[in-house]
Amino acid sequence: MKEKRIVRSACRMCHGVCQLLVHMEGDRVVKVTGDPDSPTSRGYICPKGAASPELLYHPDRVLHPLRRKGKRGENKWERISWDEALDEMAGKFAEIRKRHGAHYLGMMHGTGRPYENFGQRFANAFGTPNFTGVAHVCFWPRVYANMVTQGFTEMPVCDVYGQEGIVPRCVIIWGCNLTGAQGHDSSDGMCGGMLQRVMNTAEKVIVIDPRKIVPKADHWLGIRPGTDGALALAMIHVITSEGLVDREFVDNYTTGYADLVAHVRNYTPEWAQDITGIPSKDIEMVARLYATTRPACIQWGNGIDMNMCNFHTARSILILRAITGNLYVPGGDTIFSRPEGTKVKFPYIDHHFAGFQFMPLHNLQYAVDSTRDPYAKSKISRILNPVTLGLKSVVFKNFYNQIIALTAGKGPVEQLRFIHKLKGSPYPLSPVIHPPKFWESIVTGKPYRMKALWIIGANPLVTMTNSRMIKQALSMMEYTVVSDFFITPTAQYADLILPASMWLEYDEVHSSGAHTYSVLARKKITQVGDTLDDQEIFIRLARRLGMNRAFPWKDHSDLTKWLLEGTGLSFEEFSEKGILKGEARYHAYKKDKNFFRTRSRKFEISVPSLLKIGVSPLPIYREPAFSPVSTPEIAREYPLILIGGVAIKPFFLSEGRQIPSLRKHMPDPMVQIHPNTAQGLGIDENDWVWIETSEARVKMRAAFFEGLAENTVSAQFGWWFPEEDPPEYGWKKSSVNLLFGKMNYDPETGSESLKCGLCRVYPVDN
Ligand SMILES: Nc1nc2c(c(=O)[nH]1)N[C@H]1C(S)=C(S)[C@@H](COP(=O)(O)OP(=O)(O)OC[C@H]3O[C@@H](n4cnc5c(=O)[nH]c(N)nc54)[C@H](O)[C@@H]3O)O[C@H]1N2
Ligand SMILES: Nc1nc2c(c(=O)[nH]1)N[C@H]1C(S)=C(S)[C@@H](COP(=O)(O)OP(=O)(O)OC[C@H]3O[C@@H](n4cnc5c(=O)[nH]c(N)nc54)[C@H](O)[C@@H]3O)O[C@H]1N2
Ligand code: SF4
Ligand SMILES: [Mo]
Repeated sequence: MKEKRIVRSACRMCHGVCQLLVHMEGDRVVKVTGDPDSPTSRGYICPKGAASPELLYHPDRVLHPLRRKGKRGENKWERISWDEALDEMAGKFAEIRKRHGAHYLGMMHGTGRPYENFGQRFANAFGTPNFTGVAHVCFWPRVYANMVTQGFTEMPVCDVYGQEGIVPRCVIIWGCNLTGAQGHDSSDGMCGGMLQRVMNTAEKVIVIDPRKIVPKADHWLGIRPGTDGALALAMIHVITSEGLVDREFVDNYTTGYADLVAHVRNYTPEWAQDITGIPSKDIEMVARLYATTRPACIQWGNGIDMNMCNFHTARSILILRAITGNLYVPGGDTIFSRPEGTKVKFPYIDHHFAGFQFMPLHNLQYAVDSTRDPYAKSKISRILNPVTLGLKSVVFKNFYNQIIALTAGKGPVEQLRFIHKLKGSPYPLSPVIHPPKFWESIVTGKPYRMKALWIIGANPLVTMTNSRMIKQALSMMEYTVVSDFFITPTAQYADLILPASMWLEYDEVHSSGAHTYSVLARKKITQVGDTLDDQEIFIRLARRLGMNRAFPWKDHSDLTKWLLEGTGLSFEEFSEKGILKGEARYHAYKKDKNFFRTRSRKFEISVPSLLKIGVSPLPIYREPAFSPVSTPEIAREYPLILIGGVAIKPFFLSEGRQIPSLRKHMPDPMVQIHPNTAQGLGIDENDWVWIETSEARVKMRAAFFEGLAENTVSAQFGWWFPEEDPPEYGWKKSSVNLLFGKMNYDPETGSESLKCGLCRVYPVDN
């Protein structure tokens, strides 16, 4: 009989918020269940968490480093050792840096993962500015809005934990799919189960979403996709003109309120009705409810990010919270103090952790998306000139620190302005190299063609726009490394595949992403094959490349010790506790004069310094890239508004299609369509249909859904078919990102309007 035991750990099948119990028989993981004693999840587990053993033991998992044999696409691989793999990689990267310059290495990340601490740090320490990812459409536009308005990157989150025994009386779910039968389970560090608890007790639940995702909600505003900026401005109009503001907060802790009042004068509910399709009386009612049913919270999501006006919309929503007195009050939206003594690994919160201090700043000019001529060095020298900077002497290697010192006290926009200026970024508020330009630079060789790519935990062929161009770029690359669990359609283009360990296979200090409420312990429980955890790979590679200053840790366990240093705990003691908690910072702005870290040390409703980067100091509204209003000629041919993907329960983005217990919930890709619309098009429930844009067409099955406007459809994203033949695994059949090519991008953040395209739908003829 094998010994049975249960080990507590913390899940990472999504961004990770639940604490779980891992059931073992001998060395084998037999089952994973929710942990009823967990303060973050209280016993909750979703199907993905429960499927962890299936991922761990999956027959298709890559279990050894693989080097490509034969041509790309032949799916022929040879097994090599880790030393061979990392020596080869380090050799190539070093040679590229020596012969061409560090910027000839491109790197990309997908969504937030345990190793997100190291990607940007590695790129900076290596010296390449060419680091891209998905942050510009996910989460980051809201982070920037916080940074500019409040001076810090932490996002206020719904006070679902109610540490003072008070929970929200009113909950607004705004562009977030975290609840209800249609929804997923966790995002931005918020657990869907916990949010559902406060929705059950709240007096009012309001949903602002083109889809009726919470049937029991008190009010549903079925907004036209991409028009939230107009709705938010009109809500501000109602609240300010009816005097429903919290005067104490506005008078003492904000700047720019009078300008705001003047600014929103013409943004009336009637104005917004025409844009959003929401009756003006509903806009008024919801604005009043939110302002008067206090405390109230707003759970926001990617519905805000993936459009043409994300930064401004996020600013408007922050302003709504502030002027109604719902920020940092028990039961409103709050942030948390860091659990005592812990370090946060999230690089975006800590610029230093992101390693900008290691980047030779003149390398920034080689960003492949720079709008400057990258070789016009004279210009960058002018920007970097000590006289221009007002510095008496400059030690080049400490330049970043000097910029930080120089801009200290001047507010966050000033720092952004510097980096932006040095990079010549086309989008002043984008954290990454603009992906369409990243791929285009490879295809066109302009400004130059990078020599090597390292893609870590990302499947850009199906998760980014301009898929055809990405395919072309990947087939042209000289040397590509992909780190993943599986051979994906993207990994088929690799020269080297690095097999990553999954969450049951390494020790980890996990901070739950967007907010710092908790730090969770994740334990190495078992090991399958010869996989390595990504952070260990970064450290080993960095050491081979002589990057010891940026990566001083011997190995991942050494990093873990360093992270826990301030707590006085060893990893064993920490995992015995399982969780370290922070405190909600209620009313912290009253106690701490420097709580808001803006230039004025206040919540900046108006941010005049934004003008310096060409951005409106007060939030505005802008039409989506494609819409019946902005592109009527396209709308005539493609009359349906296309929501190009929302997170769904069984799968995490493009993952999970090879996991039987998950796939059985959703064997085929689905597009939601109103039954009346379907009927008019001769489509029956569950029929295969084409979804077509001016770029391409893909097929999915029709799912009838009445909680959606008749002119809107919602198609899933991230589809490929691991059961089909390599190298394509059928990705071209149903990947919604094939439908999105070049478009007008959000001028501040560079976002694609993924939640508001234009398409037509028709039956697939057999
Ligand atoms: N049309 C459309 N496109 C979208 C979106 C949308 O709503 N609509 N959403 C966007 C959003 S929000 C995001 S965040 C992106 C996500 O984009 P991606 O991050 O590219 O998506 P994933 O499918 O999660 O991840 C890609 C690969 O990472 C691997 N992986 C998972 N965990 C690990 C790990 O720990 N280590 C390593 N090395 N690999 C791992 C998986 O096996 C998977 O093959 O997609 C974006 N794309
Ligand atoms: N199970 C599961 N969990 C996940 C993921 C997953 O793929 N699966 N993905 C993870 C990732 S990377 C992220 S970023 C988060 C994303 O989680 P969310 O922030 O919840 O984002 P989405 O799932 O894209 O859902 C957005 C919601 O906004 C609505 N919407 C679309 N357009 C608009 C609009 O213009 N205005 C408004 N107001 N609403 C709109 C959609 O109908 C949808 O209900 O979830 C994470 N968690
Ligand atoms: S919601 Fe995320 S953390 Fe929780 S069980 Fe599911 S996959 Fe794991
Ligand atoms: Mo995301």
